[in-house]
Amino acid sequence: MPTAWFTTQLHTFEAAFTKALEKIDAPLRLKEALLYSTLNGGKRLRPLLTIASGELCGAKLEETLSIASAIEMIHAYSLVHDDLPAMDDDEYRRGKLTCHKAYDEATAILTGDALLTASFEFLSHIETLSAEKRLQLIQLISHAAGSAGMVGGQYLDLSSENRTISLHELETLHRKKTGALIKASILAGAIAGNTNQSTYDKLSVYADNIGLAFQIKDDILDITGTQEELGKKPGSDLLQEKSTYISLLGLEDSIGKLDELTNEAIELLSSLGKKAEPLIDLAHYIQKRNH
Ligand code: GRG
Repeated sequence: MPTAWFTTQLHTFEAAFTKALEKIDAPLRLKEALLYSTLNGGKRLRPLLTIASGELCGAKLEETLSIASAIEMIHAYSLVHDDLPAMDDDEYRRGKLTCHKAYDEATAILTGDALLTASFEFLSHIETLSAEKRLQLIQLISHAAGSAGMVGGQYLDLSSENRTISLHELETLHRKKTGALIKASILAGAIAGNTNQSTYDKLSVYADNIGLAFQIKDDILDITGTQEELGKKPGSDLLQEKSTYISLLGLEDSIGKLDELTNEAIELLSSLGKKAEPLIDLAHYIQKRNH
C-alpha cells in the first residue's frame, strides 16, 4: 500500500462519508463533536474492506459506499466511547485530543450514541437496495456491533484488566471486540452484491483471519510503535496490565501467528482472480502497517 486502488477508493469514500455525516440532524455543538470524531484521519480500514469485498461480489459502488459509511459511524462511536474515563481513559486519538477532552464527557457519550443510531437510520435508507437486503445488513451489522460482538468483547476486555487470561480467552475477546465488526464489513460487501456460497465461505474465513491478525498487529504496535506513528501513547496495554499476544506468546511467536493468519487469508482468495487483489493487498496492509 498505498496502491492506486487504495488511493482512489479512500478519496471516494471520504467524499461519500462526509456527505453522509453532514446529513445528520443534531444541535450545533453535538454535530461539531460528531464531525470532530469522524473526519479526523482514521485509516478507513473497514470501509476499504467493504468496498473491496463489494467489488469482488459485483455490488454497486454507490451502495457499498453507503454501507461503508454506516459501518465507519459505528467504528467511530466505539472509539469515542472507548476513550472515555470509565473505559480506557485516553487523552489522544489519531494525534488529536479525544472527544471528551476536546468537548466534555456528556458530549462524548452523546456523540457515540448519535453515531450508532445514525448508522442504522442511514442503512435503512439505502433505497436502491431491496428491503430484504437492507434488513439482512442491519441484522449482520447490529449483531456484530452488539453484546454478541464488539460490545461484548469490550466488556470482556475491561474485565480482563489486572489479571492474566488464557490465550483462548484472549482470542475470544479479540474476535468479538475487533474481529466481529471487521468481519461484518467484509460480509456486508458480499451481501450488497451477489455471490455464491463458496466465495461467501472463503470471505468469511478470510475475515476471521484478518480480524485476528489486525488485533495481533495492534498488540505488537503497542510495544514497538512510537507516539508519533500511533497518534496515541504506546504501552497502554502494559500500563493497564492487560494480557496481550506479546505477554502470552512473546514478540517472535506473535509475529509468527500474524504471518500465519495473513498467509492463510491470502491463500484462500488467490483462486478468485484479479478482483480479489484489493482484499489481498488489504491483508498485507494489516500485516505491515505501522499505525
Ligand atoms: C466502546 C462499545 C465499545 C467498544 C470499543 C473497538 C473498540 C471497542 C475499542 C478500540 C480499542 C482499541 C484501541 C482496540 C484495538 C484495535 C482497534 C479497534 C484499533 C482502532 O481501530 P483502527 O486502527 O482505528 O482501525 P482508525 O483510527 O484507523 O480508524
